[in-house]
Amino acid sequence: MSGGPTEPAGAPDPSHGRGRVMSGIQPTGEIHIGNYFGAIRNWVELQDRYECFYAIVDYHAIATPYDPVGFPELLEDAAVSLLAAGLDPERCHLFLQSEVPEHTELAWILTTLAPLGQLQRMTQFKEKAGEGEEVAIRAGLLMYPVLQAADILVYKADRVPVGEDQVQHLELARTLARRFNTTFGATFPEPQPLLTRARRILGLDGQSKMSKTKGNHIGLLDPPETIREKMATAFTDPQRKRRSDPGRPEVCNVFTLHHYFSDPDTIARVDRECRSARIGCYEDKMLLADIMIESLRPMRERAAELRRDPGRIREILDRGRAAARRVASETMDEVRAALGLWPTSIRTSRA
Ligand code: AQP
Repeated sequence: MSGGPTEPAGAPDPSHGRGRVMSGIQPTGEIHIGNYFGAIRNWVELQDRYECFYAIVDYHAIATPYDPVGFPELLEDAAVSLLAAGLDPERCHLFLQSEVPEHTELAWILTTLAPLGQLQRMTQFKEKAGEGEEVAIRAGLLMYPVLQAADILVYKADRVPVGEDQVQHLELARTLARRFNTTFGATFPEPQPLLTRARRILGLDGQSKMSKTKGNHIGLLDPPETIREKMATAFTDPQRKRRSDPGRPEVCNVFTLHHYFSDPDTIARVDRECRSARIGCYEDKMLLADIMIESLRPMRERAAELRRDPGRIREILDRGRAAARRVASETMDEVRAALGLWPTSIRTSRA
């Protein structure tokens, strides 16, 4: 598998030694290859270069309708997928967002500074709110990027590895950091996005972003048969109607996906054989399915091992929460003091 991180200009803030990274993923369904190549692969590679805080952002996930009964399982699945993908609890802090109350505490404070117009212009808000009746649109969907800013700023993170769809939200995090610093004194660094070369992976429909909830994805932990079945439905070059028609790899999403999984010789061969109609679309999709199955095999094996020991996952999340709270509560003490609120220590000694 290929496609490494891209650093923006500028060195990490030296005040944290190694600099801090923060990012999150919603437990809204199976983590997929778009999440992996767009963000998680970067999370894994950054573990040795930064102090990394990675959250399963469960409070974000409840901003749209969801099933509370099945939710605990989704939380565990997300943790299993992230660990199987290469997060190492010895080198990063993995935790559940809802277990670190400082995120929501800071979110309210940032809400008091948030420009409503900028929130209403967010592409993801407009997409998810869609054409729905105004009364049916939840305020949580609008405030989502403010909570996301709090997720990042509460750790004073310098770098945020995300896919392209989150860049606009990060712009807001920078706006809020600036507003806070100007109003109450220098407190937060302005976090920069870290993008991979796979900024926006398209779904199997070949049109929209690969997404957990659109049913157009390949799950990182999908069993081999599921990968073959899903790949069989993938859209290719719409002009190629018959096998004997020459194909155009440059407009084919399956060919794009080859670049994340296949070696350069295979990519060059598929390119040649597609253009000369020597390989058919179905044949090519099954070739890619087999390559994907092999390359995702180590993750499936690690996940199966983790699932045999659910206590271990709880233990990893507990350790992550403790480390996250240590940093987040320090930031909140600073924030409270800057706002003229009583610091936690005074409240505690008088309680
Ligand atoms: N298709 C994608 N290509 C590249 N990067 C992607 N990301 C998501 N989809 C793609 C990146 O993955 C990280 C985690 O995403 P998220 O769970 O926080 O939210 P999302 O972007 O809304 O992901 P989904 O899969 O599309 O979920 P649903 O269906 O629930 O909305 C982010 O860094 C994101 O950029």
